[in-house]
Amino acid sequence: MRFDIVTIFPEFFGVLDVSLLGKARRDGVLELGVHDLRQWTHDRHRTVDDTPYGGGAGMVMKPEPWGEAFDALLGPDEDAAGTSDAVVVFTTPAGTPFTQSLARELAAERRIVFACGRYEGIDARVVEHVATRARVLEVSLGDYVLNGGEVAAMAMIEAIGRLVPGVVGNPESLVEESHESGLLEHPSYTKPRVWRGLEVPGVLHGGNHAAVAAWRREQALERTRRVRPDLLPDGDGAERTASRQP
Ligand code: 6GU
Repeated sequence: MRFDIVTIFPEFFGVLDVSLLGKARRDGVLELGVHDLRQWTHDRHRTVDDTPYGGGAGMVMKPEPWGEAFDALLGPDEDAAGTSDAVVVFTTPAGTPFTQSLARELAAERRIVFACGRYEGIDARVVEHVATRARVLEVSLGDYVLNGGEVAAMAMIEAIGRLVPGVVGNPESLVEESHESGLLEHPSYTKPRVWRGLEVPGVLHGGNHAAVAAWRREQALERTRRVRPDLLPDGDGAERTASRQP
C-alpha cells in the first residue's frame, strides 16, 4: 500500500518514521511519499492562498498548485482515458466522518493520496476536477476544528496503515479491539495481581476461558452503554434522552 501526502507542512510527517508504521515502511509493506505543495508554485513568494470570492475572513487555497500536484501524482489530464487507481482523500471538517469501517475499506486500496487543506479550505473546483480523474472522498476526523488537515491525515494513515496485512505483527490483536466489534473494548490487566491495593478481577485468573469471554463481553457492553450509547442498535438520541430521565 502506498500513501502520498500533499501538504504545505511536509515536516509534520516526520513522525511516520517511528513506531509500527516506520517499521512497516522499512519492511517495504507501506510506502510513503510526502510532497510540498509549494513545489508546484511559480511565483517568488511560493503563494498557495488568496482571498475568498464573495468576501469574508480567512484565505482560500488557490487551485493552480493543487492542479499541478494532481497532474504529477495521478498522471496528466490527457491520459485520464480511464481514472487513476488511486483514491484521493481531501481532509476537511466539512467531510464525512472517518470511522473504523472507512479505515477497513481504505486498507484494501493500493494507493491513497491525501490532500491536506489549510486556511478556510481549498478552492472547491479542485475536488470537482480531481473527481473526474480518480475516486474522491472528503473526510473529517470528527466534529471539531483543526488548523489544517495534517494531523487528521496522520490519524487516518495510522488507522488505515495498521489494518494493512503485515503491519501489525499479531493480526489477532486487531480483532478484539474497540470499534471492530461495534462495542468499546473491555478493560485489560497485567501483573502484578495486586497493585497499590487494587486487585485484578478474579474471573481473569480463574482459568475459565468461557467465563473470561462472558465477563469481557459484559464489560464491553456496560462500558458502551455508559460512554457511547449511540453505538448500540437502540442507542439513537431520542431513546438515550428518555432513558436518562431519573
Ligand atoms: Cl480533516 N481538517 C480540519 N482542518 N479540521 C478538522 C478535520 C479535518 N477533521 C476534524 N476537524
